[in-house]
Amino acid sequence: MTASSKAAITARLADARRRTLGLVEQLDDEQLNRVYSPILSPLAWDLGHIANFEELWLVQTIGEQEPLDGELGHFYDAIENPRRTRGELPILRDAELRSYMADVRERALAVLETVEIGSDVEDPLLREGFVYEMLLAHELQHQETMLQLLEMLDDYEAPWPMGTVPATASGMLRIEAGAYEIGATDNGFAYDNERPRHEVELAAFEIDRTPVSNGAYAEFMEVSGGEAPMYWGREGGEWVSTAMGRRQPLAPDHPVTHVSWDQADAYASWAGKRLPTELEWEAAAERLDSVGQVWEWTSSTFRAYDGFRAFPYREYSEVFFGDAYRVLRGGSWATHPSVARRSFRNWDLPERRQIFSGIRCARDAA
Ligand code: AVJ
Ligand code: FE
Repeated sequence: MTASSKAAITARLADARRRTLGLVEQLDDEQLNRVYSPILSPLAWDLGHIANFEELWLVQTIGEQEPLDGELGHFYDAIENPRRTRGELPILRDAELRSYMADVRERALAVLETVEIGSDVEDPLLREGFVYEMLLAHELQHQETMLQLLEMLDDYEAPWPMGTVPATASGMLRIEAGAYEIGATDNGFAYDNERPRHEVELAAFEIDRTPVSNGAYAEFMEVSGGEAPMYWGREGGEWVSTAMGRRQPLAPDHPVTHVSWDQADAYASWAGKRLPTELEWEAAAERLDSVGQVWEWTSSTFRAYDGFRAFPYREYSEVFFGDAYRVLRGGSWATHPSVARRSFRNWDLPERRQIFSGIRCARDAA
């Protein structure tokens, strides 16, 4: 890779950081430090964690430098510190937090000047700039987590237009029985859980061309007593959303958002359908409409593909494999487009609704 792609990485890192800081620009330190929910970190933790992850990989690992502060790594370790405990940690706050973020960035860019990142480099962390792509993806992914929290604020003014758009297609798509390629190829950035690419045999199935709408979900609630999504409230005869402290009528033609896996599964059964498996989802994705509005729950638990190898660290994917988590596919309006490849796998506990999650139904083909 040439000097110009180092310039491109520098520019993309700067863009990602502008977007991160743009999300919290209007907030004061008290709001950054406040714990709004036991299942989400205070925003100051996300900010410090983004910078600490950058320090760990780009400065300590790649640059072989000592940590700026030996203790910090512990407080920002997501596995050591469950989200509900993060408000009490002695994390960086206020001006100290901002200067740490800037210091790390300065060091990371100085290291970037000294490394080789071409496609023929031996170190897999540097080959094709893997570690820089990982850093970018990580920061962009944390922006979505921050947005989950920002929806809980009383008076958050979105710094750019946010939210879903209505779907235009309708009906179901038929996917023929056959062999389908699943997962990421060996080239280009992808997380370890997307590899290795492998072939699967699928039976014929049908899948909805659009995610379930607010209107359809409201009907399910009225007819069969289904539970309301997070942020829904009743005002007169109408359902309103109360995210970001504002009451807004729920547009019937927008995708329903903030449903749990249990709600998604119950809706699909009520509709005489089922959730797709994640393999079906990926096989159909090339032809799906309205992907990228809401994360789409699948019936699959989060498991390793055969031949999986943890890289570059076990705590991204491997420690979450098992039956506890369900896979979501596609991406939401809050997901940066560069994060959500067709093979990208997201996961959460089946009862969780703070994520921008929705429903797309499937069924066995007749
Ligand atoms: C892929 C969204 C489940 O937030 O736990 C961020 C992403 N991993 N930092 C998470 C992640 C490490 C991850 N999810
Ligand atoms: Fe993280």
